[in-house]
Amino acid sequence: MVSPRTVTHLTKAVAETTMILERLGDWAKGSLDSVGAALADMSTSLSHQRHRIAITGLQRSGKTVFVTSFAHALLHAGNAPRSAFPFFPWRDTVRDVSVGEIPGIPPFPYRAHLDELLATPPRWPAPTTALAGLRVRLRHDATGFVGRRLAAAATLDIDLVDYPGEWLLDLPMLAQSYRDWSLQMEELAAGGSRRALAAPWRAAAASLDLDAPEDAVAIARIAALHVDYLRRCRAEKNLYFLQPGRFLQDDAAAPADRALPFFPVGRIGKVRPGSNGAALVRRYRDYQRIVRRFHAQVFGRLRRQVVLVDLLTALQQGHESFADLALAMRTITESFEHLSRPPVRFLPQGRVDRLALVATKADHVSADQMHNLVGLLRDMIGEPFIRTNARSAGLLAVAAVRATTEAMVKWEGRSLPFLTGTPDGADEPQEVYAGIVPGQIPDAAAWPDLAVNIRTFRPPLLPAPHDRPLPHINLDKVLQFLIA
Ligand SMILES: Nc1nc2c(ncn2[C@@H]2O[C@H](COP(=O)(O)OP(=O)(O)O)[C@@H](O)[C@H]2O)c(=O)[nH]1
Ligand SMILES: [Mg+2]
Repeated sequence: MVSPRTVTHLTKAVAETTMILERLGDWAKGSLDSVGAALADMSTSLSHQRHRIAITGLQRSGKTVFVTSFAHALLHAGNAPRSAFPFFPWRDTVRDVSVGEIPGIPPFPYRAHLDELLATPPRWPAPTTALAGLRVRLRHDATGFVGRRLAAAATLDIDLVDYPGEWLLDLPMLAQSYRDWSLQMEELAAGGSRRALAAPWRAAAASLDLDAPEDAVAIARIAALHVDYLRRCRAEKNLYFLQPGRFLQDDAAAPADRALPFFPVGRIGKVRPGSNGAALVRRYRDYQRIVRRFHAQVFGRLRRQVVLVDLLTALQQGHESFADLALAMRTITESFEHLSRPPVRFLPQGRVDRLALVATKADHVSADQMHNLVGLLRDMIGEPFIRTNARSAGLLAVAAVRATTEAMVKWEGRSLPFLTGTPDGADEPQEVYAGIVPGQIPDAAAWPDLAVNIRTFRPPLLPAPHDRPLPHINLDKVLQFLIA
Protein backbone atom coordinates (compact mmCIF):
# COMPACT_ATOMS: atom_id res chain seq x y z
CA MET A 1 0.00 0.00 0.00
CA VAL A 2 1.27 3.43 -0.87
CA SER A 3 0.33 6.02 1.73
CA PRO A 4 -1.32 9.29 0.61
CA ARG A 5 1.69 11.06 2.00
CA THR A 6 4.04 9.15 -0.28
CA VAL A 7 1.79 9.94 -3.23
CA THR A 8 1.87 13.65 -2.44
CA HIS A 9 5.57 13.37 -2.07
CA LEU A 10 5.97 11.58 -5.36
CA THR A 11 3.68 14.00 -7.18
CA LYS A 12 5.72 16.85 -5.84
CA ALA A 13 8.96 15.21 -6.93
CA VAL A 14 7.56 14.58 -10.41
CA ALA A 15 6.35 18.15 -10.64
CA GLU A 16 9.74 19.44 -9.60
CA THR A 17 11.56 17.23 -12.06
CA THR A 18 9.19 18.37 -14.81
CA MET A 19 9.91 21.97 -13.89
CA ILE A 20 13.63 21.39 -13.98
CA LEU A 21 13.35 19.64 -17.32
CA GLU A 22 11.24 22.47 -18.67
CA ARG A 23 13.79 24.95 -17.48
CA LEU A 24 16.54 22.92 -19.11
CA GLY A 25 14.43 22.93 -22.27
CA ASP A 26 14.21 26.72 -22.14
CA TRP A 27 17.88 26.87 -21.55
CA ALA A 28 18.67 24.78 -24.61
CA LYS A 29 15.98 26.41 -26.73
CA GLY A 30 17.51 29.26 -28.62
CA SER A 31 21.06 27.98 -28.36
CA LEU A 32 22.77 27.99 -31.72
CA ASP A 33 22.71 24.21 -31.94
CA SER A 34 19.01 23.88 -31.24
CA VAL A 35 18.16 26.75 -33.59
CA GLY A 36 20.31 25.00 -36.21
CA ALA A 37 18.41 21.76 -35.71
CA ALA A 38 15.11 23.61 -36.12
CA LEU A 39 16.29 25.40 -39.26
CA ALA A 40 17.53 22.15 -40.76
CA ASP A 41 13.96 20.89 -40.88
CA MET A 42 12.73 21.95 -44.29
CA SER A 43 10.28 19.08 -44.71
CA THR A 44 7.71 20.14 -47.27
CA SER A 45 5.41 18.36 -49.65
CA LEU A 46 3.49 19.06 -52.80
CA SER A 47 0.59 20.49 -50.83
CA HIS A 48 2.67 22.13 -48.12
CA GLN A 49 5.33 24.63 -49.07
CA ARG A 50 7.56 26.87 -47.05
CA HIS A 51 9.54 30.06 -47.60
CA ARG A 52 11.98 30.95 -44.88
CA ILE A 53 13.09 34.56 -44.75
CA ALA A 54 15.72 35.88 -42.37
CA ILE A 55 15.67 39.52 -41.33
CA THR A 56 18.86 40.98 -39.97
CA GLY A 57 20.53 44.33 -39.40
CA LEU A 58 22.41 46.14 -36.68
CA GLN A 59 20.66 47.19 -33.50
CA ARG A 60 17.92 49.82 -34.08
CA SER A 61 17.99 49.26 -37.85
CA GLY A 62 14.27 48.40 -37.74
CA LYS A 63 14.05 44.58 -37.60
CA THR A 64 11.33 44.31 -34.96
CA VAL A 65 9.11 46.91 -36.63
CA PHE A 66 9.73 45.28 -40.00
CA VAL A 67 8.81 41.74 -38.90
CA THR A 68 5.73 42.98 -37.04
CA SER A 69 4.44 45.04 -39.96
CA PHE A 70 5.34 42.38 -42.54
CA ALA A 71 3.51 39.63 -40.65
CA HIS A 72 0.53 41.91 -40.09
CA ALA A 73 0.42 42.73 -43.79
CA LEU A 74 0.51 39.05 -44.78
CA LEU A 75 -2.36 38.40 -42.38
CA HIS A 76 -4.58 41.10 -43.86
CA ALA A 77 -3.47 41.78 -47.44
CA GLY A 78 -5.92 39.22 -48.84
CA ASN A 79 -8.96 41.20 -47.71
CA ALA A 80 -7.58 44.71 -48.06
CA PRO A 81 -7.83 46.91 -51.15
CA ARG A 82 -5.04 46.17 -53.61
CA SER A 83 -3.53 49.62 -52.98
CA ALA A 84 -2.83 48.73 -49.33
CA PHE A 85 -0.32 46.06 -50.32
CA PRO A 86 -0.03 45.92 -54.12
CA PHE A 87 2.15 42.82 -54.42
CA PHE A 88 0.34 39.92 -52.81
CA PRO A 89 0.18 36.99 -55.22
CA TRP A 90 -2.28 34.96 -53.13
CA ARG A 91 -5.04 37.59 -53.03
CA ASP A 92 -7.52 35.55 -55.04
CA THR A 93 -6.94 32.12 -53.53
CA VAL A 94 -6.16 32.66 -49.87
CA ARG A 95 -8.78 31.22 -47.51
CA ASP A 96 -7.29 31.92 -44.12
CA VAL A 97 -4.06 33.17 -42.65
CA SER A 98 -2.70 32.64 -39.14
CA VAL A 99 0.43 33.45 -37.13
CA GLY A 100 2.20 30.86 -35.04
CA GLU A 101 5.55 29.71 -33.75
CA ILE A 102 8.32 28.00 -35.67
CA PRO A 103 8.95 24.78 -33.72
CA GLY A 104 12.31 24.96 -31.94
CA ILE A 105 12.85 28.70 -32.45
CA PRO A 106 12.24 31.27 -29.69
CA PRO A 107 8.93 32.94 -30.51
CA PHE A 108 8.80 36.47 -31.88
CA PRO A 109 6.24 38.31 -29.68
CA TYR A 110 4.18 39.52 -32.62
CA ARG A 111 0.99 40.23 -30.70
CA ALA A 112 2.72 42.29 -28.01
CA HIS A 113 4.61 44.35 -30.58
CA LEU A 114 1.50 44.97 -32.65
CA ASP A 115 -0.43 46.03 -29.55
CA GLU A 116 2.24 48.63 -28.82
CA LEU A 117 1.98 50.04 -32.35
CA LEU A 118 -1.81 50.18 -32.11
CA ALA A 119 -1.98 51.58 -28.56
CA THR A 120 -3.27 55.09 -27.79
CA PRO A 121 -0.91 56.83 -27.97
CA PRO A 122 1.05 54.43 -30.18
CA ARG A 123 4.57 53.35 -29.19
CA TRP A 124 7.42 51.79 -31.12
CA PRO A 125 8.01 48.25 -29.86
CA ALA A 126 10.46 47.89 -26.96
CA PRO A 127 14.01 47.06 -28.09
CA THR A 128 14.90 43.38 -28.37
CA THR A 129 18.20 41.73 -29.15
CA ALA A 130 17.68 37.97 -29.31
CA LEU A 131 17.04 35.70 -32.27
CA ALA A 132 13.31 35.06 -32.68
CA GLY A 133 10.97 33.73 -35.32
CA LEU A 134 7.35 33.47 -36.33
CA ARG A 135 5.40 31.52 -38.90
CA VAL A 136 2.68 33.00 -41.08
CA ARG A 137 0.55 30.18 -42.48
CA LEU A 138 -1.55 30.81 -45.55
CA ARG A 139 -4.17 28.24 -46.56
CA HIS A 140 -5.47 28.30 -50.06
CA ASP A 141 -8.76 27.36 -51.58
CA ALA A 142 -8.50 24.12 -53.41
CA THR A 143 -10.13 25.24 -56.63
CA GLY A 144 -9.29 24.39 -60.19
CA PHE A 145 -7.51 21.35 -61.47
CA VAL A 146 -4.23 21.96 -59.62
CA GLY A 147 -6.04 22.83 -56.40
CA ARG A 148 -8.07 19.64 -56.46
CA ARG A 149 -4.95 17.61 -57.11
CA LEU A 150 -3.27 19.24 -54.13
CA ALA A 151 -6.15 18.14 -51.88
CA ALA A 152 -8.09 20.41 -49.57
CA ALA A 153 -5.28 22.08 -47.66
CA ALA A 154 -2.73 23.65 -49.91
CA THR A 155 -0.63 25.39 -47.28
CA LEU A 156 2.15 27.91 -47.57
CA ASP A 157 4.28 28.82 -44.56
CA ILE A 158 6.25 32.03 -44.57
CA ASP A 159 8.75 31.76 -41.73
CA LEU A 160 10.32 35.00 -40.58
CA VAL A 161 13.50 34.80 -38.50
CA ASP A 162 14.91 37.96 -36.88
CA TYR A 163 18.56 37.74 -35.79
CA PRO A 164 21.13 40.37 -34.72
CA GLY A 165 23.37 41.72 -37.47
CA GLU A 166 26.07 42.12 -34.83
CA TRP A 167 26.58 38.37 -35.19
CA LEU A 168 27.57 38.89 -38.83
CA LEU A 169 29.97 41.62 -37.84
CA ASP A 170 32.00 39.04 -35.95
CA LEU A 171 32.52 36.69 -38.89
CA PRO A 172 35.86 38.21 -40.06
CA MET A 173 37.29 37.21 -36.66
CA LEU A 174 37.23 33.60 -37.88
CA ALA A 175 40.02 34.34 -40.33
CA GLN A 176 42.08 36.35 -37.85
CA SER A 177 44.46 35.21 -35.13
CA TYR A 178 44.07 36.83 -31.73
CA ARG A 179 47.14 38.93 -32.47
CA ASP A 180 45.95 40.12 -35.92
CA TRP A 181 42.55 40.96 -34.55
CA SER A 182 44.05 42.83 -31.58
CA LEU A 183 46.31 44.92 -33.82
CA GLN A 184 43.37 45.87 -36.03
CA MET A 185 41.23 46.84 -33.04
CA GLU A 186 44.02 48.89 -31.48
CA GLU A 187 44.57 50.74 -34.73
CA LEU A 188 40.87 51.52 -34.94
CA ALA A 189 40.82 52.62 -31.29
CA ALA A 190 43.65 55.07 -31.92
CA GLY A 191 41.65 57.25 -34.32
CA GLY A 192 38.72 59.68 -34.33
CA SER A 193 36.37 59.81 -31.38
CA ARG A 194 37.32 56.29 -30.37
CA ARG A 195 40.65 57.54 -29.13
CA ALA A 196 39.44 59.33 -26.02
CA LEU A 197 36.86 56.67 -25.19
CA ALA A 198 39.48 53.94 -25.48
CA ALA A 199 41.98 55.51 -23.07
CA PRO A 200 40.83 53.69 -19.88
CA TRP A 201 40.98 50.12 -21.21
CA ARG A 202 44.09 50.76 -23.25
CA ALA A 203 45.96 52.04 -20.20
CA ALA A 204 44.76 49.08 -18.13
CA ALA A 205 45.62 46.57 -20.86
CA ALA A 206 49.08 48.11 -21.27
CA SER A 207 49.84 47.40 -17.64
CA LEU A 208 48.72 43.76 -17.74
CA ASP A 209 51.66 41.38 -17.37
CA LEU A 210 51.04 38.81 -20.08
CA ASP A 211 53.56 36.35 -18.67
CA ALA A 212 52.25 36.44 -15.11
CA PRO A 213 50.03 33.56 -13.93
CA GLU A 214 46.44 33.92 -15.11
CA ASP A 215 44.59 36.46 -12.98
CA ALA A 216 40.91 36.08 -13.83
CA VAL A 217 39.93 39.09 -11.72
CA ALA A 218 42.37 41.44 -13.46
CA ILE A 219 41.24 40.18 -16.88
CA ALA A 220 37.59 40.67 -15.93
CA ARG A 221 38.28 44.22 -14.78
CA ILE A 222 39.96 45.24 -18.05
CA ALA A 223 37.32 43.39 -20.06
CA ALA A 224 34.64 45.44 -18.30
CA LEU A 225 36.44 48.67 -19.27
CA HIS A 226 36.63 47.42 -22.85
CA VAL A 227 32.91 46.60 -23.03
CA ASP A 228 32.17 50.01 -21.54
CA TYR A 229 34.22 51.51 -24.38
CA LEU A 230 32.23 49.58 -27.00
CA ARG A 231 28.96 50.70 -25.41
CA ARG A 232 30.00 54.33 -25.34
CA CYS A 233 31.18 54.20 -28.97
CA ARG A 234 27.69 53.17 -29.91
CA ALA A 235 25.65 55.27 -27.51
CA GLU A 236 27.64 58.51 -27.57
CA LYS A 237 29.28 58.53 -30.99
CA ASN A 238 26.86 56.42 -33.07
CA LEU A 239 29.61 54.10 -34.24
CA TYR A 240 28.73 50.71 -35.71
CA PHE A 241 31.88 48.71 -36.39
CA LEU A 242 32.18 47.26 -32.90
CA GLN A 243 33.70 43.88 -32.22
CA PRO A 244 33.14 41.49 -30.55
CA GLY A 245 29.48 42.16 -31.34
CA ARG A 246 28.22 39.65 -28.80
CA PHE A 247 29.77 41.56 -25.92
CA LEU A 248 27.37 44.40 -26.62
CA GLN A 249 24.34 42.19 -26.30
CA ASP A 250 25.15 39.21 -24.17
CA ASP A 251 21.48 38.84 -23.31
CA ALA A 252 20.86 37.89 -26.94
CA ALA A 253 22.69 34.59 -26.53
CA ALA A 254 21.45 31.40 -24.92
CA PRO A 255 23.67 30.49 -21.95
CA ALA A 256 25.27 27.75 -24.05
CA ASP A 257 26.55 30.40 -26.45
CA ARG A 258 27.96 32.87 -23.95
CA ALA A 259 31.68 33.49 -23.95
CA LEU A 260 34.16 34.59 -21.31
CA PRO A 261 35.20 38.18 -21.97
CA PHE A 262 38.52 39.19 -23.51
CA PHE A 263 39.96 42.36 -25.06
CA PRO A 264 42.65 43.18 -27.63
CA VAL A 265 46.34 43.16 -26.71
CA GLY A 266 48.41 43.52 -29.88
CA ARG A 267 51.80 43.10 -28.20
CA ILE A 268 51.02 39.45 -27.53
CA GLY A 269 53.76 37.09 -28.66
CA LYS A 270 54.53 33.53 -27.75
CA VAL A 271 52.42 32.78 -24.67
CA ARG A 272 53.49 30.89 -21.56
CA PRO A 273 51.07 28.13 -20.45
CA GLY A 274 48.86 29.22 -17.54
CA SER A 275 49.61 32.92 -18.07
CA ASN A 276 47.36 35.94 -18.65
CA GLY A 277 48.42 35.90 -22.30
CA ALA A 278 47.41 32.25 -22.68
CA ALA A 279 44.02 33.01 -21.08
CA LEU A 280 43.30 35.78 -23.59
CA VAL A 281 44.23 33.58 -26.55
CA ARG A 282 42.12 30.73 -25.18
CA ARG A 283 39.10 32.94 -24.66
CA TYR A 284 39.45 34.35 -28.17
CA ARG A 285 39.49 30.82 -29.60
CA ASP A 286 36.42 29.89 -27.55
CA TYR A 287 34.66 32.93 -28.96
CA GLN A 288 35.66 31.91 -32.47
CA ARG A 289 34.02 28.55 -31.83
CA ILE A 290 30.72 30.28 -31.03
CA VAL A 291 30.99 32.44 -34.13
CA ARG A 292 31.70 29.36 -36.23
CA ARG A 293 28.70 27.60 -34.71
CA PHE A 294 26.52 30.57 -35.63
CA HIS A 295 27.86 30.40 -39.17
CA ALA A 296 27.25 26.67 -39.55
CA GLN A 297 23.97 26.36 -37.68
CA VAL A 298 22.15 29.59 -38.46
CA PHE A 299 23.68 31.86 -41.08
CA GLY A 300 24.57 29.13 -43.57
CA ARG A 301 21.07 27.64 -43.42
CA LEU A 302 19.16 30.79 -44.35
CA ARG A 303 18.74 31.02 -48.11
CA ARG A 304 16.69 34.20 -48.29
CA GLN A 305 17.84 37.11 -46.24
CA VAL A 306 16.89 40.73 -45.77
CA VAL A 307 19.56 43.09 -44.42
CA LEU A 308 18.15 46.30 -42.95
CA VAL A 309 20.27 49.45 -42.82
CA ASP A 310 19.35 52.71 -41.14
CA LEU A 311 21.34 54.99 -43.44
CA LEU A 312 19.45 58.12 -42.59
CA THR A 313 20.29 58.18 -38.89
CA ALA A 314 23.99 57.74 -39.66
CA LEU A 315 23.77 60.44 -42.33
CA GLN A 316 22.27 62.84 -39.84
CA GLN A 317 25.01 62.01 -37.30
CA GLY A 318 27.74 63.05 -39.69
CA HIS A 319 30.85 61.88 -41.42
CA GLU A 320 32.46 59.66 -38.79
CA SER A 321 29.28 57.80 -37.93
CA PHE A 322 28.43 57.28 -41.60
CA ALA A 323 31.92 56.05 -42.46
CA ASP A 324 31.74 53.60 -39.58
CA LEU A 325 28.37 52.32 -40.77
CA ALA A 326 29.89 51.88 -44.24
CA LEU A 327 32.72 49.82 -42.75
CA ALA A 328 30.25 47.66 -40.83
CA MET A 329 28.03 47.16 -43.88
CA ARG A 330 30.95 46.18 -46.11
CA THR A 331 31.92 43.64 -43.50
CA ILE A 332 28.40 42.27 -43.38
CA THR A 333 28.03 42.03 -47.16
CA GLU A 334 31.42 40.35 -47.39
CA SER A 335 30.13 37.65 -45.11
CA PHE A 336 27.47 36.93 -47.72
CA GLU A 337 30.13 36.71 -50.42
CA HIS A 338 32.15 34.37 -48.24
CA LEU A 339 29.17 32.11 -47.77
CA SER A 340 29.62 30.60 -51.21
CA ARG A 341 33.42 30.93 -51.23
CA PRO A 342 34.57 30.41 -47.64
CA PRO A 343 37.88 32.17 -46.94
CA VAL A 344 38.61 29.75 -44.11
CA ARG A 345 38.93 26.08 -44.76
CA PHE A 346 36.80 24.91 -41.84
CA LEU A 347 33.72 26.88 -42.80
CA PRO A 348 31.05 24.87 -44.54
CA GLN A 349 29.93 26.19 -47.89
CA GLY A 350 26.51 27.81 -47.86
CA ARG A 351 24.38 29.69 -50.32
CA VAL A 352 21.99 32.63 -50.32
CA ASP A 353 19.45 32.51 -53.10
CA ARG A 354 18.12 35.99 -52.56
CA LEU A 355 19.48 38.89 -50.63
CA ALA A 356 17.47 42.09 -50.19
CA LEU A 357 19.42 45.11 -48.96
CA VAL A 358 16.98 47.57 -47.50
CA ALA A 359 17.39 51.20 -46.44
CA THR A 360 14.84 51.50 -43.62
CA LYS A 361 12.76 54.38 -42.21
CA ALA A 362 12.29 55.80 -45.71
CA ASP A 363 9.33 57.79 -44.34
CA HIS A 364 11.92 60.11 -42.75
CA VAL A 365 12.43 61.72 -46.16
CA SER A 366 10.10 62.79 -48.96
CA ALA A 367 9.24 60.47 -51.85
CA ASP A 368 11.41 62.38 -54.33
CA GLN A 369 14.46 61.34 -52.26
CA MET A 370 13.94 57.55 -52.54
CA HIS A 371 16.10 57.33 -55.61
CA ASN A 372 18.99 59.04 -53.84
CA LEU A 373 18.51 56.89 -50.77
CA VAL A 374 18.91 53.74 -52.86
CA GLY A 375 21.91 55.32 -54.62
CA LEU A 376 23.54 55.98 -51.28
CA LEU A 377 22.93 52.38 -50.25
CA ARG A 378 24.43 51.16 -53.51
CA ASP A 379 27.50 53.30 -52.97
CA MET A 380 27.88 52.01 -49.44
CA ILE A 381 27.57 48.34 -50.34
CA GLY A 382 29.97 48.70 -53.22
CA GLU A 383 29.44 48.18 -56.93
CA PRO A 384 31.59 45.00 -57.20
CA PHE A 385 29.43 43.22 -54.67
CA ILE A 386 26.26 44.21 -56.44
CA ARG A 387 27.62 43.21 -59.84
CA THR A 388 28.72 39.76 -58.76
CA ASN A 389 25.48 39.18 -56.92
CA ALA A 390 23.27 41.02 -59.36
CA ARG A 391 20.90 38.13 -59.89
CA SER A 392 20.32 37.54 -56.24
CA ALA A 393 20.81 40.94 -54.60
CA GLY A 394 18.24 43.73 -54.66
CA LEU A 395 18.29 47.23 -53.20
CA LEU A 396 15.20 48.89 -51.81
CA ALA A 397 14.10 51.87 -49.72
CA VAL A 398 11.34 50.86 -47.30
CA ALA A 399 9.31 52.16 -44.39
CA ALA A 400 7.81 49.20 -42.58
CA VAL A 401 5.51 51.56 -40.70
CA ARG A 402 5.01 54.94 -42.25
CA ALA A 403 4.89 57.60 -39.57
CA THR A 404 4.62 60.62 -41.87
CA THR A 405 2.47 61.93 -44.68
CA GLU A 406 3.66 64.27 -47.36
CA ALA A 407 2.33 67.49 -48.88
CA MET A 408 3.74 70.31 -50.99
CA VAL A 409 4.21 73.51 -49.04
CA LYS A 410 5.03 76.95 -50.40
CA TRP A 411 8.17 78.13 -48.68
CA GLU A 412 10.11 81.28 -49.58
CA GLY A 413 8.47 81.32 -52.98
CA ARG A 414 9.27 77.68 -53.68
CA SER A 415 7.08 74.64 -53.51
CA LEU A 416 8.74 71.95 -51.34
CA PRO A 417 7.69 68.47 -50.23
CA PHE A 418 7.13 68.69 -46.45
CA LEU A 419 6.50 65.76 -44.16
CA THR A 420 3.80 65.82 -41.51
CA GLY A 421 4.28 63.67 -38.44
CA THR A 422 4.57 63.90 -34.67
CA PRO A 423 8.26 64.21 -33.81
CA ASP A 424 9.51 62.21 -30.84
CA GLY A 425 8.88 64.22 -27.70
CA ALA A 426 6.21 66.43 -29.29
CA ASP A 427 2.46 66.12 -28.72
CA GLU A 428 1.18 67.67 -31.91
CA PRO A 429 1.91 66.87 -35.54
CA GLN A 430 4.42 69.22 -37.18
CA GLU A 431 5.51 69.97 -40.70
CA VAL A 432 9.14 69.14 -41.34
CA TYR A 433 11.28 69.65 -44.42
CA ALA A 434 13.72 66.71 -44.45
CA GLY A 435 15.93 68.15 -47.19
CA ILE A 436 18.04 66.41 -49.80
CA VAL A 437 19.65 62.99 -49.45
CA PRO A 438 22.97 62.77 -51.32
CA GLY A 439 22.79 60.12 -54.06
CA GLN A 440 26.24 58.85 -53.20
CA ILE A 441 28.64 59.01 -50.28
CA PRO A 442 29.65 62.67 -49.96
CA ASP A 443 33.31 63.67 -50.10
CA ALA A 444 34.89 64.59 -46.80
CA ALA A 445 34.69 68.28 -47.67
CA ALA A 446 31.00 68.14 -48.55
CA TRP A 447 29.77 66.98 -45.14
CA PRO A 448 29.35 70.38 -43.50
CA ASP A 449 27.09 71.52 -46.34
CA LEU A 450 24.68 68.58 -46.33
CA ALA A 451 21.13 69.85 -46.52
CA VAL A 452 19.52 66.95 -44.73
CA ASN A 453 17.34 67.21 -41.67
CA ILE A 454 16.31 63.79 -40.31
CA ARG A 455 13.90 63.82 -37.39
CA THR A 456 12.49 60.80 -35.60
CA PHE A 457 8.75 60.42 -35.37
CA ARG A 458 6.22 58.66 -33.23
CA PRO A 459 4.29 55.85 -34.88
CA PRO A 460 1.13 56.93 -36.71
CA LEU A 461 -2.12 56.96 -34.77
CA LEU A 462 -4.11 54.03 -36.15
CA PRO A 463 -7.51 52.65 -35.23
CA ALA A 464 -7.32 49.28 -33.44
CA PRO A 465 -8.08 46.56 -34.39
CA HIS A 466 -6.52 47.30 -37.74
CA ASP A 467 -7.67 44.80 -40.32
CA ARG A 468 -5.53 46.01 -43.20
CA PRO A 469 -1.77 46.39 -43.67
CA LEU A 470 -0.26 49.22 -41.65
CA PRO A 471 0.73 52.26 -43.73
CA HIS A 472 4.10 51.51 -45.31
CA ILE A 473 6.44 52.34 -48.18
CA ASN A 474 7.52 49.49 -50.47
CA LEU A 475 7.06 46.76 -47.89
CA ASP A 476 5.32 44.62 -50.51
CA LYS A 477 8.29 45.04 -52.85
CA VAL A 478 10.46 43.16 -50.39
CA LEU A 479 8.05 40.23 -50.61
CA GLN A 480 8.04 40.51 -54.37
CA PHE A 481 11.81 40.42 -54.54
CA LEU A 482 12.06 37.49 -52.16
CA ILE A 483 9.45 35.19 -53.61
CA ALA A 484 8.50 36.22 -57.14
N1 LIG B 1 9.53 56.33 -38.93
C1 LIG B 1 9.90 55.06 -38.82
N2 LIG B 1 10.65 54.68 -37.77
C2 LIG B 1 11.00 53.37 -37.69
C3 LIG B 1 10.62 52.41 -38.66
N3 LIG B 1 11.15 51.23 -38.31
C4 LIG B 1 11.83 51.44 -37.16
N4 LIG B 1 11.75 52.73 -36.77
C5 LIG B 1 12.38 53.36 -35.61
O1 LIG B 1 13.59 52.66 -35.30
C6 LIG B 1 13.56 52.15 -33.98
C7 LIG B 1 14.22 50.80 -33.92
O2 LIG B 1 13.44 49.86 -34.61
P1 LIG B 1 13.45 48.31 -34.20
O3 LIG B 1 12.54 47.60 -35.13
O4 LIG B 1 13.18 48.15 -32.74
O5 LIG B 1 14.97 47.95 -34.51
P2 LIG B 1 15.77 46.59 -34.26
O6 LIG B 1 16.67 46.86 -33.11
O7 LIG B 1 16.54 46.35 -35.52
O8 LIG B 1 14.77 45.51 -33.99
C8 LIG B 1 12.08 52.13 -33.60
O9 LIG B 1 11.91 52.22 -32.21
C9 LIG B 1 11.55 53.33 -34.34
O10 LIG B 1 11.82 54.51 -33.62
C10 LIG B 1 9.82 52.86 -39.78
O11 LIG B 1 9.43 52.11 -40.69
N5 LIG B 1 9.50 54.20 -39.80
MG1 LIG C 1 14.62 44.07 -32.47
